Amino acid sequence: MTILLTGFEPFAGESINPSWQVARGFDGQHFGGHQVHARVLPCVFQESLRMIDQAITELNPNMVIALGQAEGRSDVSFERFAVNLDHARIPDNQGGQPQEQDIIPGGPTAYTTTLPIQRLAERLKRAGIPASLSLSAGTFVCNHVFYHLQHRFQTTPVRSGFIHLPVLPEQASRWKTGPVPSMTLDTMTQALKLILNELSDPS
Ligand code: PCA
Repeated sequence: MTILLTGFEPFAGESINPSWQVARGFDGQHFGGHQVHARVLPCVFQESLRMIDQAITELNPNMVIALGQAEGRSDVSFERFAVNLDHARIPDNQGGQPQEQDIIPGGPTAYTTTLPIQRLAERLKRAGIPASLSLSAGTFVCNHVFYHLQHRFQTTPVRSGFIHLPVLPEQASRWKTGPVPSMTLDTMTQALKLILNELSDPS
């Protein structure tokens, strides 16, 4: 059994992205009968899909967990819905800034996560890690990848979903627009460990 765990490269002038800092530490690790493969995705609308599709073709995963940075969030947020809309507030890392565009013309307005997000959030909270369920993954590259995953796997047994993470303290300490909540790499790594354990042991 294989879990594909993705993180993103830095964007918006940052030099790190917590999602990849966390994900890369799990590459090659085993949870129950599952092996984790970590991959980094470019923060670019088209290219991110090409890279994740390439990883899916290569690894044929049973589960895909995509991570991303959400500056301003204060907890580990489990995304419930992916929406069929690209509407970028800032350019992606290749200057792409789609406005009011369907991701898949004629596709459903939204897909729902297939990860047991309620159970996962409760598990983190029991361990003292702030977590919540989120109703919007935004309309930038994270939501784009999330929608693509849910569309691709809709008629398969593959479970997939998206989790947003706060910025790291070293990012927050020099944040341009004022105070922003942060979470340490240790806490986020502990959160992912709990998530992967929970998903590998559905009992
Ligand atoms: N966060 C952005 C894209 C890459 C990332 O880590 C987002 O929330 O869309």
